Amino acid sequence: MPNMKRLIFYILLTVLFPEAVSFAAMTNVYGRDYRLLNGRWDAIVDLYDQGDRMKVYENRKPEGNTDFYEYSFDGGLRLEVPGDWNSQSPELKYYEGTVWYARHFDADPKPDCREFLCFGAVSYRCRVYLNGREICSHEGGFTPFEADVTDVLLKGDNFLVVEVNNRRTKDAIPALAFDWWNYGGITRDVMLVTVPDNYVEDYFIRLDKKNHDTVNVDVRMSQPKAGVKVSVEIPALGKTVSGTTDAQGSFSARLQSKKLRLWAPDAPVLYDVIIAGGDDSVSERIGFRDIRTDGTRILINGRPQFMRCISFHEEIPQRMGRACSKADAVTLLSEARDLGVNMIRLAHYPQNEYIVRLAEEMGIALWQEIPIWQGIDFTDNDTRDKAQKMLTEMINRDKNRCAVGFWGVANETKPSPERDAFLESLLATGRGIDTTRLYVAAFDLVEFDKERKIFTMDDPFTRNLDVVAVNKYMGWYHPWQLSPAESKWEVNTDKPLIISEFGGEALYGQSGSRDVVSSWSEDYQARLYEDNLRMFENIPNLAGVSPWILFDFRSPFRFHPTNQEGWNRKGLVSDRGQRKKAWKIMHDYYHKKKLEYEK
Ligand code: GCB
Repeated sequence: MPNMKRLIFYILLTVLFPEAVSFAAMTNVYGRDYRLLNGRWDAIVDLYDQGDRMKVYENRKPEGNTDFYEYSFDGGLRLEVPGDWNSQSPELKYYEGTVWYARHFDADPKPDCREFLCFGAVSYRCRVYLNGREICSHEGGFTPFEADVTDVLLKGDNFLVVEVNNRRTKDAIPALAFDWWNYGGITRDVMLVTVPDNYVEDYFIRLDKKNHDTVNVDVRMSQPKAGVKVSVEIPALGKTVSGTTDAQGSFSARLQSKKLRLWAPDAPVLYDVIIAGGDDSVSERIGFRDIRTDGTRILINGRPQFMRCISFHEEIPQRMGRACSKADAVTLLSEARDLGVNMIRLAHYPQNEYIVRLAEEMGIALWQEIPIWQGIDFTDNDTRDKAQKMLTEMINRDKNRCAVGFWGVANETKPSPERDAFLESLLATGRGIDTTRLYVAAFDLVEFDKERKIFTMDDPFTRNLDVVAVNKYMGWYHPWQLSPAESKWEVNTDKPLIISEFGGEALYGQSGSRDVVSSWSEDYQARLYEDNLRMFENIPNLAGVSPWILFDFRSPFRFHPTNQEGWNRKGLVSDRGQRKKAWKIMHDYYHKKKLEYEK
């Protein structure tokens, strides 16, 4: 039995290589034969976690005169999937706890095929039941997972239940407090996916690091079986490589073409690629690019780039809810493009595939990170294992997205032996899967050295990174000690440095003093931007900047009753989509930088 063989293989792998990263789940779910199970699901809010005891996943109905159940999925709350629950009912706006989701669906399993239930993301932890049986569980609100349901799926009616819980805990990632809304729910697409019995489970197709006319191809079939025919074709280049799998079910090859054109920000060349193995075939658009550092510069396809970056959360402010559709991706990315960016730092977690794929088509590079955001318990080995798993899931989902140039492993952490070991293990995990991206982390411990009149940072961990990034809120959290023109930087001068966050709050439409922080005015925010842009001229190794943030976003951190009301107001664009004065300053700066680098 192939599954038993694989199980033994996995067990052996764990015994022989305890540090080995688990294999990828099915790559490119959207390229498969799938059916969306989105729509309105029934829901039960379970504040005291009683559903498990009552076995609500069995969905039993009273039989006979003396029988009754104190729950029912019929006639109660209904919630849209994908979607967060917070924006769907006023009572759930602040809810942190358990909600049970349920729906029926018809299936007609095909012979000689495998059926998978695939979840884009569930926030934050969940357990999934099909026809009364637990089929999988998952922790981590921003990465995909799947369950093979071939043996549980019924012809005709099926009953699917997902227990979702978004309670914040010390051992979670992110942990107890974070500066964005703790949306709960089935926040991304749910799909029933049908694949042949032995299917193309995973592939990694990318540009060779040395030869830019060569594509490296690794394909792995789901069954560790030798002799299965595999091919990878790029029709536009008139090229195919083919061969057969080895005993692990893997196939590797190199595809060469003098006609190969590379993807770059502002020049998003993508190719249709067809990956066939045994009876299976998957296709998607893939691009090829090289990203590396050279001293303090970032080079894409050999050309120096200034990363004109912006961040946004996976949130549509107007709706006060999670972004979850292609239309939402268009909303977020068009505003980013209008600012003149060539990169987006997806804050602070892997965002949905609509955003990632559309950004790639639009020619916007991506920095994608896991939510290792302040307050993480670096002494907890379970938390470290979770972080490794999240990183693995993120990289595996998007390793074929050439737009992703940076994998971020942490945001604002403080040096300690435990932190260092934790982050080093993440870098090892990441580099074990993918060495075609730059590894980065954002730090906030840059200090002003009064004697030397210089900004410096002492964090030995930065040695391990390809690019160092700094969040520094001059003029907001940190008053200026010298004028911006006099504020010099000496931070990791041997590497490219990205200012990954800077900015300050302003309420759209509010005018006030350009000198007073607490005016919360567009005028003060605009001045802060002017000052910071002036200071950036004094950073010799500056390779990019990223204002914090594109849109005002919801955050329980922000209590001010008139200026904030539960919103972080650092957006260049308000929650209603109006551009603040600082937007224009940033826009013009990016335009200037673009021309400078195009020369
Ligand atoms: C930061 C964090 C970001 C916050 C921001 C702020 O340094 O990385 O998540 O939202 O500051 O507004 O304070």
